Amino acid sequence: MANRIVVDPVTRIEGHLRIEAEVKDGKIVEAYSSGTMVRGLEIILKGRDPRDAWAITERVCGVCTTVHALASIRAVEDALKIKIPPSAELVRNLMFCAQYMQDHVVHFYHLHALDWVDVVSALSANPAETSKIARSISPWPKSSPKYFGAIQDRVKKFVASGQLGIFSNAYWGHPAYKLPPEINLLGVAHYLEALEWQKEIVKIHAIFGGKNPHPNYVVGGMPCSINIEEVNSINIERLSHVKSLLQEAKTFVEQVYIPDVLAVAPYYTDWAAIGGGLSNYLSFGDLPTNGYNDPLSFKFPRGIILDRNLNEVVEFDVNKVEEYIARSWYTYGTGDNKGKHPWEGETNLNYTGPQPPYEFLNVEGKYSWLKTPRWDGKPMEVGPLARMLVGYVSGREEFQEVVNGALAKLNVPATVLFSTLGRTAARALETQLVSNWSFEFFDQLMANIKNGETRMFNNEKWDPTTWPATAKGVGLTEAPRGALSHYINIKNQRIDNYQLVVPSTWNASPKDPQGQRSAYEEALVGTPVANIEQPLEIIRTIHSFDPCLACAVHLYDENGSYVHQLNTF
Ligand code: NFE
Ligand code: MG
Repeated sequence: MANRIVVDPVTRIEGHLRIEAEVKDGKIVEAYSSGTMVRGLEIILKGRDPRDAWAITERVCGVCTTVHALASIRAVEDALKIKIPPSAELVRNLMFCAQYMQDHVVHFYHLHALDWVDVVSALSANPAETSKIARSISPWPKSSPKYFGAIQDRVKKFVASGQLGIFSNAYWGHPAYKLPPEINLLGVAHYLEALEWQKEIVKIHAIFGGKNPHPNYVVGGMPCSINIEEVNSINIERLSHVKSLLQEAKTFVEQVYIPDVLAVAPYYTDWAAIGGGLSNYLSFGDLPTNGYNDPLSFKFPRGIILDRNLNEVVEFDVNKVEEYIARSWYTYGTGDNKGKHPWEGETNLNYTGPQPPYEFLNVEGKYSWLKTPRWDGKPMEVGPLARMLVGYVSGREEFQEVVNGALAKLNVPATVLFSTLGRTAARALETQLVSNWSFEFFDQLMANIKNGETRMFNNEKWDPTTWPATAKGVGLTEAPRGALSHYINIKNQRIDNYQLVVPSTWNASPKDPQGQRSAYEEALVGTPVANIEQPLEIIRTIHSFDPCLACAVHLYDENGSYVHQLNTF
């Protein structure tokens, strides 16, 4: 007989996620992923000025703080055929890069690392040994025995006080933790350092967009003015601040993040064969170098990999996207078993239970607030792994270089990418690429300024009386967690319909009417669970996707207040 495990809430993520898993003979045989929160953003947007949508959608989430603004303004620009000035594109790209570097580093250290790093074990480390290891993998200066000794003392004080704070309620001592105490101490030290660093990099958002989280954007360009000599503009002092933040980020990524991922990975090679899940990968691509309408110019290429075929990238067609609600707490006017293209999308809430308090969801019926997106009827994994695979198979040298380099260092074949470990490695590797590209965008922006190309805003269509009576558009981007799209229908200068299809909706959604699993559920099937009271393994695979349920349901918890809580930290 199978045991049903419930993990609710899954913590160290954004938003409210519940996982129910059937475990038989120590392995997961079926899984159910449920978003237990609903907020109704798509409903809130109806009837509003399309030029305001970015400010509302951006507040879907405080983790991916910029990406919904970008998808939104692009959707409106697509509908109204607005071209933005080249320097505005570069500023958008720089904000994109800053978002990725912060989000990925925070995910690795603060949301994912403690699945692999045992904080309590770090107390028994020899700081001199940790220092030796640290110096052998990186020139990062904070690596002396004294430094690691001081970190260890700090953690000891935490533990002695009986108040572990952010480190409380974990599965410390679980047999699935494999790192020696010295590497655990390294991980804890860098957890604390990353916390300091991440608040610096987002100053780039404050410089160009006024603040973080939720910097300002504008339909038609960017709401900042460049004048290198003007005190209230983006002047030479602010631009050199951006440059130095990019340099510090590059050092942190190259000397801390990547070496740590490579130092931890060899202890967990079994996770290179666990958690692969789906075999289809989708990337919308992003970081235009010749305008948003020329996807071939994107640094992250657009495309689809089907059936893990590493010889072909299939072309993405936006008309083949559909969202299903057969297993979601919604209803469609046209019947619950047929998919709908987001341009015809509907958001009609329809909670069918169970009523709290309850033990299990009604997994045979509707069980999530997430809709289920499909491309050409197929489930897709989105995110860093999808982007790296599409870049790799597209034959882009930069992608091949970093991927092949890491594979050679770990002495493993490319197939290890299709796994929990592969997903976590792909995120680190793309951070390296993004850091490299950020300097190209910065230099190009400086060259534009030299040539007098400082325009930031195209006001041609600002006046709504110039708009057609009806228009529709799509805004595509790659959020840190994957392919993100916003669909807008404009009628008489107002939003007639607005649909968000976000990365965690692709990955965390419930089954479709054919019973096909989405990425989380598929990745969990086959995962071993050593101790059903402490399902660390579930958390590892789910965290490898970097869940954000706030984004995914964009909809308020009335019904999910009852929590069957496992001791997850
Ligand atoms: Ni709230 Fe998000 C990202 C978006 S959801 S984090 O990245 O879009 O997956
Ligand atoms: Mg939606």
